[in-house]
Amino acid sequence: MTSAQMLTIDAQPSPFTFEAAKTALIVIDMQRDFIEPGGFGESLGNDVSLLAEIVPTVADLLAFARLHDWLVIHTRESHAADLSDCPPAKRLRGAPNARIGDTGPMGRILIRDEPGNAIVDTLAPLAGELVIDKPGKGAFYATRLGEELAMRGITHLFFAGVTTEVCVQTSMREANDRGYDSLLVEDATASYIPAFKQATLDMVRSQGGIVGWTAPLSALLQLEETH
Ligand code: TIU
Repeated sequence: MTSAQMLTIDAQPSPFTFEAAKTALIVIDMQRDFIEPGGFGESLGNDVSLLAEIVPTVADLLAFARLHDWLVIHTRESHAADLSDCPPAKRLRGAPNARIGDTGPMGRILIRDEPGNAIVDTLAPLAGELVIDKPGKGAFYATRLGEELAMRGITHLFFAGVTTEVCVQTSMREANDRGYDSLLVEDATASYIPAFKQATLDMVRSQGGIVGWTAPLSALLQLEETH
């Protein structure tokens, strides 16, 4: 496999063709705040154990992307310590056990550079990989992601991470409107609400791929055998 070669994998609703040199993997918010007890996800009343299950698959996907020299991008949902980038509507929504900025067992919830805001150790970014801190659910909103992709000539995106119907889906829809062809790796994404994960996969690839494509990691790994 060379980086300029056009590659095609089995995907839904149709095969997905991309060129490694113009492809990025975007791993959304694989942070302790969502995956471990005591963070933002649990404060909202969620069972966080469902998210930890995908860590080995995301690790395998990252290994594949690194091996094939894709651009690798990690995002973190996070806010400034003074909450200047956290709209009151976000902080005050619902009745969580603890709000954004409150102190929990992993430090201040969803605050940049606090222990709980870090990406889980197994999936830690390597030197040279982009890490995008985002105050919203979407990875493009109020970040430099669009410019980083444009300056590298990226046209195709693989998405993984959590949660499927919140930050992953929002980011994929933002990418779609910006003209990227995007594929969601089915077993490298998870939701606290499994039915919402399934619904998101169905929505993304419905109507001929109205948002993009989906495929399991195995569809990518088969490339190793066929090239
Ligand atoms: N609550 C929930 O499902 N997700 C989030 O708040 N953020 C992300 O999806 N990263």
